[in-house]
Parts: sequence; structure tokens; C-alpha cells
Amino acid sequence: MKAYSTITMGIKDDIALLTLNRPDKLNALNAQMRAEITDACGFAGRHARVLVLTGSGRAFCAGQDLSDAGNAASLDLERVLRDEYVPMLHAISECPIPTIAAVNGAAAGAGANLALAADVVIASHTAYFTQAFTRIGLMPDAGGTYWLPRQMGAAKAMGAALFAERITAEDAAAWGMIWEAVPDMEFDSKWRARAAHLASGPTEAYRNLKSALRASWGNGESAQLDLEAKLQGACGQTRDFKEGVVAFLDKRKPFFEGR
Ligand code: T3D
Repeated sequence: MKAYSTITMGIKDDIALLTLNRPDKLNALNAQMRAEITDACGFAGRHARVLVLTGSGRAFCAGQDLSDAGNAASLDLERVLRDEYVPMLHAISECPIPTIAAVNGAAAGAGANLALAADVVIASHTAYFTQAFTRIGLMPDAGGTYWLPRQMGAAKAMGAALFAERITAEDAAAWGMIWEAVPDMEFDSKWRARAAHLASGPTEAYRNLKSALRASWGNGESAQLDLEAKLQGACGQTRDFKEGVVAFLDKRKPFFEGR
């Protein structure tokens, strides 16, 4: 694993833990951090069975680093988005293992949408999300216009983008934007338990269900049924499927190897 300067990354018990680590800047994203996240997600996909992204300090991520020397108003935002944000977001959303965003505090602008690129978002009650973009004269990016309407519906997505208000973790959960909001005292143990659950699960089935669910947004029913048949066929060839059936018949908990 490479040495990183803006994040920390470790793998233990098949769980990769990627921590955004610029707490003085509320973990705001600069070019180095985007590159490191992209690299670390790729590494996790090859060497772990679940990836957790979280933030150090009191925030999850405050979005683009607005104090970054290269981020003057004249900056070519299109280039930055295409060359740096898109690879990072794809590295998360297309990671072959389940991804969890453990949102420990503020998630603003691209920081909010970085979380939404994960498969499961678990937020502490003190966390909040804001599509802060219009406050500085921008529109949502980093996948916000893609994920928001799909996860919370068109009306809430439009309001969130236009008003750029803080959305509490509890509202985010109630609106379907995230998986769950958890009391602060239980937050750490909750995401760790979720990660442990996924790390000991049928990794190939997770990979295939992720592909199928993501593809469903662009597919008609026939194409989706066809894709399910193909991917389930692949699941049926795994040792984990055989173990799952044997364990069921033996009335015991299955032991999944992840293949
Ligand atoms: O390439 C491109 O630019 C295109 C891509 C754009 C994507 C984007 O993400 S645009 C949106 C950028 N993000 C924001 O506009 C959010 C800015 N931050 C805030 O609105 C607030 O900081 C928060 C709501 C996140 C938290 O508020 P609060 O009151 O808890 O903290 P604070 O006092 O505002 O911030 C604490 C420190 O973090 C402060 O520094 P200081 O005064 O202690 O030295 C503040 O300047 C710094 N900070 C917070 N956010 C950023 C930041 N520094 C740089 N960039 C930030 N985004």
C-alpha cells in the first residue's frame, strides 16, 4: 500500500478503512486528496471485502478546498471535475466490494456527494448534509444531480439543490437519501458492525447485486431480467452459494469465504 498524506488507510479483518485526514480544513478535497482516495479505493477493491470511508475530526468532508491555491475563480472547473473528481467518484461507486460512508459530521458540497457515491451511508445524529454549491455561485456536481433525485425524489432534490440548506441526518434517512441515522453514542459501533457483517458475507453476490441495482436505472424490464439471470448464474457457481445451501440444510450459520 502507498504512503498517503491527506488520508489514512488500513485494512484489518477484510475491512478497508479510509479516513479523510485534513481535519483543520474539515477534510476539504484538494487534488492530492482526490488522487489518494482514487488510489486507495482501487487498492481496497483488490485486497479487502468492504470499504469504509469516514472523516477525521468533527467533519466528514467540506467539499472542494476553497482555499486551495489552484482554486481561484478562474480555475477550469470542467477540467478538474473530469480529470480528478470523476475518477475518484467512479473509484467509489464502481468499487467491486460494498462501500460504506460513515458520515461523522458535516458533509458539504462535493463532500456530501462523495458520501452518496458509496453503497450505504450511515450518519451520526450530529452529521448533516448540504448541497452548498449555490452559496458560492455553483450548481451541484460530483454526482449530486445524479444521486439526489434517485435517492430522495425530484421534489426534495430540487429543493436541496436550490436552497442549499442543512439536511439533518435524521431527515436524510427519512427522505431515503441515506441508509440510516444513528445516535452519536452508537455511531462507531453501528458502522463497525455493518462493516463486519459485509466483510464476512458472500462478496461475489454483493458485487453482482451492486451491478444489477445500478444497471436497473438505465434498463427496461426485459434487459434487467436478462442481466439478473446472467449475474445469478455467476453467483450459482460460487463456493459461497454451495456453502449457503449446505449451511441452511444443516441449520447452522454459513461461513462465506467471499468467492
Ligand atoms: O474544482 C472545483 O472547485 C469544482 C468543484 C466544486 C465542488 C464543491 O464542493 S463546491 C462547495 C465547496 N464547499 C463549500 O462551499 C462548503 C464550505 N464550508 C462551509 O460551508 C462550512 O465550513 C461548513 C458548513 C462545512 C461547516 O461550518 P462550520 O461553521 O462548522 O465550520 P467553519 O468555521 O465554517 O469552518 C472551519 C474551518 O474549516 C475554517 O477555517 P478556519 O477559519 O478555522 O481557519 C474554514 O475556513 C475551513 N473550511 C471549511 N470548509 C472549507 C474550509 N476550508 C477550505 N475549503 C472548504 N470547503
